[in-house]
Amino acid sequence: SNVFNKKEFVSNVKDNLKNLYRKTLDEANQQEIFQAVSTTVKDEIMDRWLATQQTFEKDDPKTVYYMSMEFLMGRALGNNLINLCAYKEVKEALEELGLDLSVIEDQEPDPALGNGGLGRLAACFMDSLATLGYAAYGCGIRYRYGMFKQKISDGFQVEVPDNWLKDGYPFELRRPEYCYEVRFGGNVRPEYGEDGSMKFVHENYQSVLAIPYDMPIVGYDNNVVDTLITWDAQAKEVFELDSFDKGNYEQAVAQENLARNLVEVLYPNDNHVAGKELRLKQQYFFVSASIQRALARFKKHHDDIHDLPEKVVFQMNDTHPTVAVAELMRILVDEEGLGWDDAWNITTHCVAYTNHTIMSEALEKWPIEIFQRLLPRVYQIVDEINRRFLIEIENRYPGNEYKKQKMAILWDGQVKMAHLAIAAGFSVNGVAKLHTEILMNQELKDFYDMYPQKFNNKTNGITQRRFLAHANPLLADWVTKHVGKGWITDLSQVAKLAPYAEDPKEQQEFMEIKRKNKIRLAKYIKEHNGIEVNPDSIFDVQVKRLHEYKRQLLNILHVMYLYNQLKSNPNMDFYPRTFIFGAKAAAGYRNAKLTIKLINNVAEVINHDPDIQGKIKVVFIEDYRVSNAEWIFAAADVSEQISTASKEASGTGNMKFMLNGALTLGTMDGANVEMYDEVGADNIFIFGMSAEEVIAHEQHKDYNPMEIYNNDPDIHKVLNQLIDGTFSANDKELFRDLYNSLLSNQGGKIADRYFILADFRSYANEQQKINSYYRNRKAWAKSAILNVAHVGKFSSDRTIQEYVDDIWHLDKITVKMDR
Ligand code: 26V
Repeated sequence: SNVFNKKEFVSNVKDNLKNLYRKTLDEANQQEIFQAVSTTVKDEIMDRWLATQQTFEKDDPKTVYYMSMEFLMGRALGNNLINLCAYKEVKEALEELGLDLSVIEDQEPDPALGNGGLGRLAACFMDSLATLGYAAYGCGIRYRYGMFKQKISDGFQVEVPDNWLKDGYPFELRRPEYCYEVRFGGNVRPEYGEDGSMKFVHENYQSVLAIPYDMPIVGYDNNVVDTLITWDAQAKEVFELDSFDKGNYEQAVAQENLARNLVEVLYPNDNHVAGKELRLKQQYFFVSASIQRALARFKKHHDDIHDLPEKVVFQMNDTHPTVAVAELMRILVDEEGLGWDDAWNITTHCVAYTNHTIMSEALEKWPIEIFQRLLPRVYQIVDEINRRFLIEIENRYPGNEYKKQKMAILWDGQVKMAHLAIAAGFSVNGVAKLHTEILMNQELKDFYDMYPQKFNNKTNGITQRRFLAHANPLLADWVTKHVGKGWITDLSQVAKLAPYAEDPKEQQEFMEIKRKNKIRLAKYIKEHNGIEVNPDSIFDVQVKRLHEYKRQLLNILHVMYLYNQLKSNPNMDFYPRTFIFGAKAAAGYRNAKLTIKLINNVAEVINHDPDIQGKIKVVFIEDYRVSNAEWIFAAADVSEQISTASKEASGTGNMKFMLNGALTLGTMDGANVEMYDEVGADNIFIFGMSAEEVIAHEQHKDYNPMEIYNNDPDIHKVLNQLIDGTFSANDKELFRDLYNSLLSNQGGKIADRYFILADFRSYANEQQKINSYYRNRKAWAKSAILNVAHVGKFSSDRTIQEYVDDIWHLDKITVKMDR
């Protein structure tokens, strides 16, 4: 379908340049051209967006509200062009003007309103919802500053603010006409009517206005455009200049401050709760506004609020939006005037919860004191939910106080958000088969015993539109050549590639494409790191947030081990390898930041050691983010997915590598387990303890890393090099904390709690196998092609269809456009 007439497109870009900047093409810089091109693309989207809204009006389909503190969208221009099926035409039209589309795309800031996997999953889900033709709103926060930008200075991470709105963002629409009030603090007072009725009045509160900005989510080639709503905060009243009332004045200043602080910045923590009051404010702010907008939309078509579950479902992305349960209850009881049971019945048929981690540090709990002070009426409702929930437990397990303690929503001075989500949600899902099993059998066993019917698995997925069609055009064309274009909306069709895996000519073509992508990445590395890497070496990649459980430390310790081997035996069997890392560490996470420094120091030593003859290169890519991720996946030979088994709920980077024909080196953790099932043992490298073994050691507390250290001389040497100055000549003590974390118990943390030493040997063995396997070009190419051929299951289209079938029950829509 031809979206843009080239001539018209060019003339619209020129018009937009004139209208936006009063400039001609010759006068405009690349950023201005990006804005003008994007405006042209947005105009094209607008017709579809309007048509989609009209279809919503006409058909009144059931709608999902995907509630998430994070949407890690990545750049929109290229993605929108792909989904409009206009990428190639626009590229050509710009070429005729002497412009390079990829340079223009590079002008767009990455909208990074998320930390890592959880936020990126939300973005992939929005893409799939629109592509499959479902009515969906993403609901989030318009942070002024997104995920920080990472600079590496002297090998250390430095965080730089991400002012992504600085030049204006072309793909958003401010909608002040849909603003809502959100209230904080104050007190609740019962008020009695003449008839003896009673209602609660919330008074002395501060409030802010929530202003929505809509971002279009363009479906692939189907005219559907869904919406991501990000909420901005604004003070409610402007200063009244003639008001000399001191109380009013202070109140007004306080409200201005509240509004400014609320949406200022994304918390750059991944998997660790800081328990900051401002974060609870952010949560309630976007949840309250989103529910208000959802109810207003519902009421346009319905006057009986009891029908809400037929038309509206709220999916809570982790516990962060769980306050939605109580907010919906509050609105139904206080504002709609429903009785408790009625309201509870509606609420519990409208909310569903996804769990994304079993890491106990990431389980959200709020001190009751904070919660009650900030949200007095909402707290009363949580208290009543808890009271009734305890009665339910008592009825089910009479006299069992222990159950109540373990399952209560309010306990120990804390509000336990996961318990609230499970008590109210009609669905509780994990994000990969293994993860869901661990939830049911361990972490949430008590809840599973009580509500088995709520629990279900939805294995994560990724969108092939961004992570193949856009990220890797060469491979995308190769796939299309063999299986047709159907894979773009039905990834299972890549299965038809399997026969080509055996064909020497296809193997060669595939490897040639991989090589071109490696050259593209090598150029990026040269430009950004000043490091020369060999595109004929094995590109071995670990990119993801830095966390101890993800074990970047295992990876770099193994690099140190290989370095020692090569030094003492220069003629050993060794295929040149480039170890590529990319990772942001939470700003306050000391061991994570130290690991970044270690990687950079190891790189510095090895990359400059002439004895190594360039056989090992180590590269730390600065500021890993969605945009450079696309290039990195396309260029990878080996995908490192080496988390301690049981700790990585799913992983989604693993799937992006597989889609681009990298071979996985991984543990039996998260979705790796299902990737193994799909691709088969011959085409994946698995090592390390199983989740069961890890959990058993944790329960029996019988793991002793010191034993390994004392008995394995290679490991002994590598660990000693952390503290003998080999990689920190000026400060031998620099890496002492990493050394200690592996060998000694400290302050409640047990030694090597992520079993790095336990898995080291089996990791090194698999790495050795990779070394030999890569020499067999044909075998490698065959396995790589088979990885692509068996990736079908891991499309987020499949995931979303399962959510629709089992949880949301949405109606499919068709948007017709006369053009
Ligand atoms: C938790 C918290 C706790 C409160 C402080 C801030 C904060 C920020 C993010 C999170 C989320 C932690 C859970 C998470 O990111 N899980 C990841 O979800 C991915 C998508 O399901 C999954 O692929 C990863 O394995 C999982 O770690």
